[in-house]
Amino acid sequence: GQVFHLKDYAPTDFVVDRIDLTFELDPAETKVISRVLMKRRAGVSRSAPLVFDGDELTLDSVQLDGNDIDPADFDVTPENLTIRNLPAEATFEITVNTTIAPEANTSLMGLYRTGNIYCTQCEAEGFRRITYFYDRPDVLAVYTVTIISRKDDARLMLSNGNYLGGGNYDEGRHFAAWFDPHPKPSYLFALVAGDLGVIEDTFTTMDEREVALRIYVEHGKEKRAAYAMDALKRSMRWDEETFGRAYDLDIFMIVAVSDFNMGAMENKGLNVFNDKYVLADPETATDADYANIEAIIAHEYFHNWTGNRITCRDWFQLCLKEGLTVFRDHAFSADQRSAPVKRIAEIRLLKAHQFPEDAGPLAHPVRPESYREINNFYTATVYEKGSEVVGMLRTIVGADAFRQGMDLYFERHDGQAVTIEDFLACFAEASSRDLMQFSLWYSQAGTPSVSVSTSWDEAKSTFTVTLEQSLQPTPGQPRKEVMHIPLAYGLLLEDGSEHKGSPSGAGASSAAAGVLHLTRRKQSVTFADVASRPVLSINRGFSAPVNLAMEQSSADLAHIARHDADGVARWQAINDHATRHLVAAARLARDGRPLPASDELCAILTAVAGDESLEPAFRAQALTLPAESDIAREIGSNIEPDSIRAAREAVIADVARAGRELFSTLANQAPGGPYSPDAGSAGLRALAGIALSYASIAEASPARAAAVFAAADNMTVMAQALQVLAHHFPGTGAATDALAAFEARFADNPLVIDKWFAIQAMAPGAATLDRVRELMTSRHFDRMNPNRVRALIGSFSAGNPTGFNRADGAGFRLLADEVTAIDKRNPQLAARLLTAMRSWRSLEPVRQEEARLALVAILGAAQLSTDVSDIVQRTLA
Ligand code: BAL
Ligand code: ZN
Repeated sequence: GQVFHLKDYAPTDFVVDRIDLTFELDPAETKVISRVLMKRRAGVSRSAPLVFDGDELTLDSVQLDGNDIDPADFDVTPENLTIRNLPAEATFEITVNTTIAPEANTSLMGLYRTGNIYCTQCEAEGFRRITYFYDRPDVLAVYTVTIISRKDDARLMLSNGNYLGGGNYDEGRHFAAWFDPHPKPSYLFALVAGDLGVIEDTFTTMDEREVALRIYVEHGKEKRAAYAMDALKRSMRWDEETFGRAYDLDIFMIVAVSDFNMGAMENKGLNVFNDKYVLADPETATDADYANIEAIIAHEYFHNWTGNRITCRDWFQLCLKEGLTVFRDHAFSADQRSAPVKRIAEIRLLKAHQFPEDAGPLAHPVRPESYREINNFYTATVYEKGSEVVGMLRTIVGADAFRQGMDLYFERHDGQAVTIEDFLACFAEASSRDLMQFSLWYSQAGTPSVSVSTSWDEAKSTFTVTLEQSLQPTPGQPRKEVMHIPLAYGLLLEDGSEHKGSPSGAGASSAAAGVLHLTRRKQSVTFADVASRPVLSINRGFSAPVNLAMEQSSADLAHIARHDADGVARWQAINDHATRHLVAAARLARDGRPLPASDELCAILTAVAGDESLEPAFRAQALTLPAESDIAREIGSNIEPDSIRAAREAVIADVARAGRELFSTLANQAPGGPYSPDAGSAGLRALAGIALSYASIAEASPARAAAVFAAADNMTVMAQALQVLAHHFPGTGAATDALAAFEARFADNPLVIDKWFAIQAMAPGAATLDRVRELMTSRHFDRMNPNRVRALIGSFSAGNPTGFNRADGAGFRLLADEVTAIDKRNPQLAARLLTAMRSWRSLEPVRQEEARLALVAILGAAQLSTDVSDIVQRTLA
């Protein structure tokens, strides 16, 4: 397949002004008429042809200013429409007529059917499956859309922008017209048609305009959209208050659909959502679901400014909108909830998903420099690391200059398709700083390592910190340059207070106090007047996404865990302590040697668990030990998952025993009154949930979890109890009964059945594979639905280290078979599933060979999509 390179960017030869689209909807034969008003770009040769993109399209006819074009003047293939001899200077209109079959479109890209609804997904390159056009983000046009359908086929017809009008069209058919005054790229086009229920509200903007808000869902599910509506209004207000950004159309619509490859899509004025991120009520959604809905509603809404009003010049700049918008949704959630607890969750996610990506064969820069298939770059690196890079930028320039830089960005680039350079220039200007070295974060892949050493000179009362950075080669980048790494820090004194006073030495100066700027390969700073040996708390709040190597005693970590003013740093110290202990235990387990005593860890964890002065959500985070995959990542190579699991289980049992009584008390502490999804109540449930798990393990009995399951009046508590039963007491009557009861109760709610799939798929151990195969034949499973596939096969392959990485290779073969089968219908989904294999080279040799064989089998399958062949080739390279 073709490889696209950032360095090859060139603007189009023709400039588009307007596009008028007419759809005559029909499941099998939808007619699309596209009229494009355009002209040759100044300076472009008169012999240059117009080349439009297509994908699996059939052309019916093409006209220039209303007249059929001479067949000698155009060529057409499913992928391109090329027209020659177009006017040199005058504006002209090209009309393209195509016929498409939404019901046959299983890729969920372009115009497709989900249930009885017509729906589109155009990002990144889906618009070319609807009509021939310049399907690229730097071509911005004003869209007018007319939709015609049989009244009995589509009662509602929606598109971007403001509603122009509609009415009867001809016998049995009606029409609706929409106009979007904001020029936009084709990837933001959307059309939805069908029969849907709706909830309505209004929002008054800071400039006193009233905006109609509508959320469309399947009939009967309207009540479950209330929380999404509430989150939408809070997002709109927050963006006004925090960034001064108001909404800009008369109406904002969200549509929830059940077949969707992504989480959601920010189409202008008409966001389309995976229903998983809209629908919630206490009986069916967990606290985590509510938090995700809040975050994703906000994310898509925030795209209206960061993505839609200002978009990307090309797809290499994807992080321009995604990293920045994730940064914005993180800040929103932090404001709505507990900031430290939110940050802890982000750090966990980053390390679990982005660090392994950066350390493996699929590593790529936040702004990639080449791709074969752009769909494969909607990654944790572009999104999550992209957000971390914006966070570092804020740390470096300071909060005020950051806000000024954002204001400048909005002002200067509104209505444009721009680059990371344009973005950074705004902050360089606002802060009068040179951001050249900082910009390496966008171009260099891989997670930097920073080694830290300290020395305290008692005689001189000085404390010296020496930092050294390194960055391993990644695919296509054998040599790396030295980066600018901002490290937030504090010096904790014996009594727990913090040393005041800035250090001297390279990197000591900063916009914000309390940040060391590592800009050379190695540098030292020295603090004066340090009369007693301090404890260094560094990379506080995970100010830079790096791996730290530091000799720190357990006592020092415990000191930070107890005294750091920064809650995130306290958690980091606890987590580092736990990680170190678990890694040591796993190494011993691997060698068949006795495990070390867990007394120190138990003391720290039980102290935190019982500390009423701490937020319950924080205590729950502290008690949640690093996952098996976290331990594997720390070990790095020659991974044998069974011994990691055995060691982790042993440590958990130690903690459970040490805190038995406390956990038993905490497990019973639920928030009073009816269920509320607020962060405080959710924190209490999180603490009770982890306590239930420890208490049950200490008691070696499923009775407590079975009772909690039976009495649960909300999905959070129910799912927690079900997981304890299925993971810690598999095969017991209590576990089997609970799984059966859950299935029976929620049989008609696929989103809840997804939880049932996921809990079972993640039950540790070799036996789970057979259960997964069995579940694949259950009536609830649907290989065509991305949510079902991700819940069952995705959870198994990405969330069950011992089950998936079975030594006999059966887990890998199951994934290979599924990827190959799904690829024929939905390449994007198949390619995403396959990324679960990305760390195969870190396995021990026997498993590694099995994994390699499974990958080679995929490579040998007939007619692989570009999506899957790109992933499999890079994974094997
Ligand atoms: N733009 C794709 C979905 C999202 O990141 O919002
Ligand atoms: Zn996004």
